[in-house]
Amino acid sequence: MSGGDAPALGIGMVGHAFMGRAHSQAWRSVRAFFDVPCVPVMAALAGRDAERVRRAADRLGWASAETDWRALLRRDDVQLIDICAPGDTHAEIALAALGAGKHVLCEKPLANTVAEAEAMAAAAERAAARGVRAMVAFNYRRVPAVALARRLVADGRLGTVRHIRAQYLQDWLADPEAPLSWRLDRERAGSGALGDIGAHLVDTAQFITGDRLIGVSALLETFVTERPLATASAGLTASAGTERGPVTVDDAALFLGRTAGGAVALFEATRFATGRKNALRIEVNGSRGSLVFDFEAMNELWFHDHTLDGGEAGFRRILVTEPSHRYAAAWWPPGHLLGYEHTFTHEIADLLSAIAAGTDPSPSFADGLQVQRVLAAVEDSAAGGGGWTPVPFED
Ligand code: SOE
Repeated sequence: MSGGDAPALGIGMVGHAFMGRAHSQAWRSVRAFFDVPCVPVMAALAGRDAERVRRAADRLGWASAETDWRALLRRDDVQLIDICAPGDTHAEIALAALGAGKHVLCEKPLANTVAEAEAMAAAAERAAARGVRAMVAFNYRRVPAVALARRLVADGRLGTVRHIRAQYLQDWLADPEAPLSWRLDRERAGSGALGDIGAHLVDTAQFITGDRLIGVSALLETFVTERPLATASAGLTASAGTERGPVTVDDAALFLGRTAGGAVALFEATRFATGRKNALRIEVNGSRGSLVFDFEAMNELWFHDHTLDGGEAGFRRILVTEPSHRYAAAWWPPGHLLGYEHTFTHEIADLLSAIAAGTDPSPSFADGLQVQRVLAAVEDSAAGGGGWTPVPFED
């Protein structure tokens, strides 16, 4: 036991680049701000290069370092594995960790293929019967304004949802000389803008509306087909070498779809939208009202109440920092804004609560699999010239 009556929960994390740093921040801060039912102990960080992982562990607050993730599974002081490594590692690590009785938090997209995601969801279901939990890290669900958007839809304030308009716009690949990092390699990342940011878009839109895509018609585009190979990379930036290599993923993914609830949807994910840095934008129009969210102004939600008199109606800005707003009370007084990193702290607070309550965390691996099926349908449709492609669904 540690921290009064709260039991300790040892964490082992794999990977220490962009996502590893974001998750480390969350593990370090979660207990200082949230009443979590256990004390996360940052036991060990795994990475391939001994010197780099040792330095990262020291800087990010991990008690020890390992050069093979399998070592984490053998450690009695590790009860949860946090996977922050590229997509081609997710299935192997998650399956081994669940098999070893460790809880798992896995970065998005859940896997590189539907077959991998199916195996992971099945393993998570088996593990749940033994009290072992698994969650996929769609962190934008944990933005207070996104939580409010979901509540407004669930409370009927939008009425019947007719339109979902969703864009995830970045520009870090607009320069054709930007290096070829692992995110541009199909073997490692599974897909490009589609899986990297389109996956977030699909999850966030479905989360807000409580609905799901049943079919899509899509196109994928790769604007720059060859780039200088990356040498050292840190997050989204990398230095370029002199050798060049092929880009094997999409630069942009566009698709339209229908939902089970009868809405029509338009999605766009690109890393070529010059001037847009991390603009995850969702607009939902319903019979009684509309809402608009943009992550670049993540503390705000715009809401139009269409039941008001036309002379007074119109979009109004809600600053989502009141104590009544999800997650907000744990932080600062109203108007003292939150940022990207807080979403990861919220994610981990929710995960720890679910583990202690003995319930499945949300989004579960089954939710991750459903998003994976949407991504696969988009790829199938685009490969066939944009034809209508149903998204399989199992209840
Ligand atoms: C790169 O496009 C990236 O870092 C994604 O991998 C993250 O999931 C997203 O949150 C921000 O952009």
